[in-house]
Amino acid sequence: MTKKMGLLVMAYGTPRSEDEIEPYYTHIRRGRKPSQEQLDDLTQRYRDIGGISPLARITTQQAQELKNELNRRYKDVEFVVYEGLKHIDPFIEDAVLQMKNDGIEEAVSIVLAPHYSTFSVKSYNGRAKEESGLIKGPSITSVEQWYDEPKFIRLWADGIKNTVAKMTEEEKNHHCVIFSAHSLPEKILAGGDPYPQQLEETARLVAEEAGVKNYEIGWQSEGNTPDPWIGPDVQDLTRDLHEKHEYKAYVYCPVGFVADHLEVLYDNDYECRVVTDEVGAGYYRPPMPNARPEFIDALATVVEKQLQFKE
Ligand code: FEC
Repeated sequence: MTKKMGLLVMAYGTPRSEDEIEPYYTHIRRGRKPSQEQLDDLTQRYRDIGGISPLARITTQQAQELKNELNRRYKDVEFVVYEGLKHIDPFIEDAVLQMKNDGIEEAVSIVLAPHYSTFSVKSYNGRAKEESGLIKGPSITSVEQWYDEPKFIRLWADGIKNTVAKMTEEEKNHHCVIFSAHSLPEKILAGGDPYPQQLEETARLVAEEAGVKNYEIGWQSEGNTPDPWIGPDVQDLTRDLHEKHEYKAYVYCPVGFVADHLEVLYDNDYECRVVTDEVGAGYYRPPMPNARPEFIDALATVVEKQLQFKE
């Protein structure tokens, strides 16, 4: 008999229409409403990438494809997928409740973000387990991080190699790869958060596999708060690198994200390109993982390893 297992796929979430921007932004700000100016600014950024973000569609596609792939791999388990979002419905808690209502007793969870941080992965998994404890829901085993999964590393390394192949000879000989993740407030470092080391390790592994000569680590998309955020910011970094080395091209690899969304389509493809245009260098960004089969294969392998480890 096949056993049913919940597959809880957690992701950031995005507004599905302009009307949802304000409640979404308020949730990100832990209940504090944004000012009209902040709201207008965010609305404009969504308009600049085409109105709304493709993230909702991509997250659903990733979750469905992952379920299909796991069901292909396991003969004695039937995975049933639940999407749980951090900042918009269906929230993580809604997904856990739905699992319980559907009679799911055991589940595995994965966050669609590779690097562990107290601000991100810990809070997603913590919310899922807290809700499950409260409602006596399914027992959940959680993937905590997958920043060094070899199939994930290969995907970015192949992306860089294909990108470099498209460069002019001059750019091929003198370019720099910038690996980045979402910045977080510097205060996380005091608690020994592994987030920066994990990003460094992803960068090192990808650079090694792709044969990258020059690479740097940068941080992006920092929030609009008075706290100091982890740096260097990718735009400042690009200007500094230009001053020191006059690279002919920059390859941006936002490896802390897994989909085309605002933070990539705006913060990399628009904001970083403003800087590369300013310094007269080429702008390149390999494609995001999205729901490509190589990425789904990587995620399924990560879940499989988690389930083996549990046995
Ligand atoms: O809609 C979209 O296409 C983009 C969705 C989106 C993703 C994303 C990923 C991460 N964030 C992380 C941390 C923070 C912290 C703050 C913060 C603020 C925002 C705002 C928007 C936003 N984030 Fe986000 N983030 C996405 C969207 N994020 C919109 C608010 C406006 C702005 O500042 O741009 C600051 C909160 C505060 O004000 O106190 C902190 C982290 C990730 C990557 C890991 C993950 O996906 O969970 C970390 C996607």
